[in-house]
Amino acid sequence: MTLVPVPELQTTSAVIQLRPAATPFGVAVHADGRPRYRLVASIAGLPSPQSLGEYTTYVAWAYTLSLDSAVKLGVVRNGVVSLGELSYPQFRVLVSAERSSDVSTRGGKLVLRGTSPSARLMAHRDLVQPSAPGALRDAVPAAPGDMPAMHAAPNVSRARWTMPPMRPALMSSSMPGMRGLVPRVAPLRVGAAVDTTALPLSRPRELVRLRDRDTLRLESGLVRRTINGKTLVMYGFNGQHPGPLIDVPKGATIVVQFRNGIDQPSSIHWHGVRLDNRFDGTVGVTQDAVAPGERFTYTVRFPDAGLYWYHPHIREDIQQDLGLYGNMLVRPPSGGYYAPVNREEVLMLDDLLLGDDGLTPYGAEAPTHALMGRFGNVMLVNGEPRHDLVVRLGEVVRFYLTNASSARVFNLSFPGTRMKIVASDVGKFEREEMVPSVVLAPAERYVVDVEFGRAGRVPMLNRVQALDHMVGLFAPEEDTLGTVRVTDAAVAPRYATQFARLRRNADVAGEIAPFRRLFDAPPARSLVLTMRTEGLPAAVSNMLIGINAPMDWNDGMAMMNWVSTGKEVRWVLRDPDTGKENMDIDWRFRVGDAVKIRVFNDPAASHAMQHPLHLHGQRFLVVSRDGVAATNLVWKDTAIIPAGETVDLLVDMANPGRWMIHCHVAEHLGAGMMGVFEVGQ
Ligand SMILES: [Cu+2]
Repeated sequence: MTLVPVPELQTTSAVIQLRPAATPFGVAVHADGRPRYRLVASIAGLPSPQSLGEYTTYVAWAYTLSLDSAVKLGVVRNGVVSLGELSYPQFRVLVSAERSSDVSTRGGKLVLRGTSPSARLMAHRDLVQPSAPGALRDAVPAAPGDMPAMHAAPNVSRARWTMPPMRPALMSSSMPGMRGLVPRVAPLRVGAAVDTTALPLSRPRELVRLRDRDTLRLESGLVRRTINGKTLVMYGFNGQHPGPLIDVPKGATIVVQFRNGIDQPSSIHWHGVRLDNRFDGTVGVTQDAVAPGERFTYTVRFPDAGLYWYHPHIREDIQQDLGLYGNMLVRPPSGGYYAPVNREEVLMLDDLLLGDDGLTPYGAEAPTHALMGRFGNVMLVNGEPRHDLVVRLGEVVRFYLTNASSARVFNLSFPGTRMKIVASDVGKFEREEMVPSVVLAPAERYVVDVEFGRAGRVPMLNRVQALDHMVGLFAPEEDTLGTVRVTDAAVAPRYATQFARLRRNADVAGEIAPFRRLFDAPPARSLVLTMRTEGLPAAVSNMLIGINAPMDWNDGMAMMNWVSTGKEVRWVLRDPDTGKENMDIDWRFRVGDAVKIRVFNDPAASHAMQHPLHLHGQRFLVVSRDGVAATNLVWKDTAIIPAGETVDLLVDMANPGRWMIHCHVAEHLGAGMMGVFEVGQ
């Protein structure tokens, strides 16, 4: 953020950098969702304070937008000064000349002032004017005949679009030009043409323990289930939602006989697993889609301990959203790999967009919600809207967490407990540390140990700062995903001592050591994340000219997002060195290369937001964010890139084949945000 000097100090220049605060996650937030910024001021040309009056020093202050809460940041001077952390989602900074550095309130002459980038959001209400170009033309409600239809596809309902549920504050349907707008694709309701009562009831996930060379039959199909009183047609693997939990030892190879029993072409991708390229399940790159009723046999080898997940790799916005996902828990060989715990819980977090008429239809030819991705309004844990658990006093529970949602970033916490971060996508962190919450972007996994040290009820909360694009302001939002009831009876054995000990994992540090010399090397490849739109309704595109926030934790523009489809929105991975974009990117590497990729998420894009970037078939380290080196490394396959941030990834190119790199927001992937790289022998 640039600070503006008062008129008599025009030769003064000042910038405050909002640098990432130290965190084992991709983005630093408190348990209540407030962001954590580390402020660093760089100032030049300030005159001596005495020249302005009876002053001895300069002091920087931070304020909320309404100026009702002030924080003294500290003394500043010419040069670079660290001002510590700040936790306001939007704020202003004032610098004043003061008589003493001890002052606790601002009293002296104001010399510099500035506004955080997140406070320069362009509120949609400021942009909607009845005179806005195109507004009147688009104000005409869409006639039923305007709707494209796919008569050939049996599962495409010819019914009209129904509005998705949205909070009244976000009901932009009353905005000029918005009324009557619907996505310009046909609505797709899965199971609309089948007898629902004939479908099997969805069953809870089952644990399947497999050993080396075992075979698993996995069949996708339509299932019936009831969520919040609504009977829905969804998908399941082996009739389960989530699909079977595959528990397998590290080093094992299993065979999975897949049969596609749903009404669309499908496949299975083994997310994060460094398997044989031909079994990666990537439609269009490693295999053709498996037609309805057809089969494909996957051979999956598990070279790394950790938590992985499987899902189709075609129309993820429909198939994954309807429940086609499951976990693989790959067990380390030795008993001491993790600290001992009393219990393990493997949880898949998800959300579902459920209205009065059931699920909001999907786009038949292309995804709806192409701007921000499809955020649900019902949170699911292992397919259920509530996850309840009973534990004994003092129990230490290891939670293996996967974010299976299309677009939502979770900020999960258990208030009143202690939580320790242990591992992420492809194994353990270098060292364990206590954390107030877990931040999981789509497709990311984290393993945390939680100690329940007090009897009573502990809610499982998702707490974020929700942005309302209409007014350009943030407000706290909280969802309860479940409850843990802690009984009065004490657990035995107690692992309090082992829990409190923060392990340093020499095995992980040792594996990372050979890569360290490359941490500061110049990047070998670069990517810019951006987007373009073409043919969006004017009422929508007119509002995509604002400055954006680094993170969208919610769908703060539900109507605009819904009507934007993959036909009008193109999300872009761009190689700035060659100018090539998305599937035209054809990077080539060799097995054994360690490749530094610098990813910049352009905040000036029409609707910049965070992207969880996923590389297939390899593992990587997030070595720095905005030039700040990571201090606790872990092997990853998916990393969040907030808008405006530059992130350096160091990829261990160890697995030959043609692999995908893409954004894991299902609707962004469906809007083109993918490329391919090849690793040669
Ligand atoms: Cu994305």
